[in-house]
Amino acid sequence: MQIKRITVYQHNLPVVGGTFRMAKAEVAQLDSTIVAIESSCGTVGWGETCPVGPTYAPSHAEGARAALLAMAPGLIGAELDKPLLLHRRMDGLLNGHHYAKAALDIAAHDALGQRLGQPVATLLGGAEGDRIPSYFATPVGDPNDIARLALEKVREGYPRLQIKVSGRPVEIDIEVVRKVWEAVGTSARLAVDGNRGMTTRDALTLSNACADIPIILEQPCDSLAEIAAIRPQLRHPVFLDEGSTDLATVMQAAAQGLVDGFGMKVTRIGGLLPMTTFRELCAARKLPHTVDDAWGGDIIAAACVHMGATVAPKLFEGTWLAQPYIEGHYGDTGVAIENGSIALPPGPGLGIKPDRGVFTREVASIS
Ligand code: 0XW
Ligand code: MG
Repeated sequence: MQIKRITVYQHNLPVVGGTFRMAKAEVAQLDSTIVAIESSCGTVGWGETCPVGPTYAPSHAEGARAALLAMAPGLIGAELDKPLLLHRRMDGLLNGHHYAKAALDIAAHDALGQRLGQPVATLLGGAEGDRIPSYFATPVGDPNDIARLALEKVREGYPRLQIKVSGRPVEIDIEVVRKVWEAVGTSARLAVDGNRGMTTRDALTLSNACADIPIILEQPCDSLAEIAAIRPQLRHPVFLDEGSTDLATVMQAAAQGLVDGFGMKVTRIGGLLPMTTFRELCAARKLPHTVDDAWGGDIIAAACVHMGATVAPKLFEGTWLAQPYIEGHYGDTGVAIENGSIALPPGPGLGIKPDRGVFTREVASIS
């Protein structure tokens, strides 16, 4: 099953209802990159990578496409159904750029699943069930509005909420956390995500002011060093998200006890193959984590749901999807959240069948 052709598409995902605000970014439209890999036997595997704007992470939409085009000629003839060997070949062609390699990794797993007649979750070790929990992320906003939204989402069935903070005076963030807690209480787990935007002083201030509220603090400050510096004084567990850039960093953070869990993104770590290693490293230290991505459409969503389904339920913090914020699907079989949980797409591979007609901006087709 050799790679015959790699086609790269650019695809816009406008945010429904305007913009989504985080500590260091406000996004109105996401620039996604889709790959279709055709094999010698006619199977087509689909992959996707979609940074959430240029300031969330050191990943860039046009950078992803440049990296894919740089690797593609050297991948023609490679075995599509051997993801490990594909990673080694990609690493021999380009250093780093995990978020671009992830698109090819996802496509390879899709193709392998189709070839074996098995869902991707089975290739990753096996699904615990046919639905997984999701969580809802609020934007940075007015305390009363966010508390109202939080209650609405708990009533919809979300078992977990992520409250975005930072990028403004910490006093407003403290008010948000308090009002959300007053509105939802223990009916949902609460994560408070600073998206790298807080100073160590503000993170300590918020944690002290909310010491009576059972939250976890997700990536409050920019670097692991900053988080490590304040960790002994924090009153809450800490999850690393943007800072968990690769398996070596995850290993270090877990081994040194610097964090209590992770917000993990499939594309940041390089795709589904490195995600299985990440999952097992977390299992070895009993560290809970999410399985999601910065943004993206049905292909990313399906990859996250298959991976999420393989995580031990007691360590699984759920899968965030961009789906409530974007319109439409890539084909008849999309991935959607219903009452706070997501059904595993049925059938072999990713279980979705993207309609090529949806992707109108072909960037290049290499054969
Ligand atoms: C909530 N997310 C999963 C989606 C946004 O793009 C950011 C991200 C996070 O946790 O930082
Ligand atoms: Mg986060």
